[in-house]
Amino acid sequence: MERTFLAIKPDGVQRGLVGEIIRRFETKGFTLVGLKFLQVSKELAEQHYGVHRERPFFPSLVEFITSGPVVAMVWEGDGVIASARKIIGATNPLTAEPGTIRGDFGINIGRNLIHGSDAPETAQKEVSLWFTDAELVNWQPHLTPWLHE
Ligand code: DAT
Ligand code: MG
Repeated sequence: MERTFLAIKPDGVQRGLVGEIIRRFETKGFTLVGLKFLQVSKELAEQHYGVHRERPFFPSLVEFITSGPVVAMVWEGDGVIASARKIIGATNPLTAEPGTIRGDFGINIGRNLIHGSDAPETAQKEVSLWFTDAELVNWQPHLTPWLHE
């Protein structure tokens, strides 16, 4: 079963959007398999955003993601990686479609509320960067027959 890594960034936490954001993935029908609330270290931030190391916004990105607590999550379900990206919306909240998390709650690219893995390879890398195997729960929601034919 496909898994993706999602993180509610410090702005999402500070703005009291944790419940609202989790609700969108829950009601869509995806399964939560990992969840923790943490203060991100500089080391973890730099590893997580490693692909952006050479970009001009890299230092501010690391500073922002380490500026307050974050909700780190792993969600499971068929097609969850691409679907979560759609639920999240475009990188810039100003151009993200209404109905998406970024489109509904944000106005600035540096305050775009939530991270979501962008492909199967990055999802796998990010899940194992943020979570140990023991922190992930394998379970079958009772809802399954009502979500799948
Ligand atoms: P996404 O988070 O949609 O996967 P990304 O991986 O391209 O976007 O970039 C990671 C984060 O970096 C993004 O959520 C916000 C920040 N960012 C991206 N492009 C930026 C830019 N041009 N100026 C400032 N911050 C930017
Ligand atoms: Mg990205």
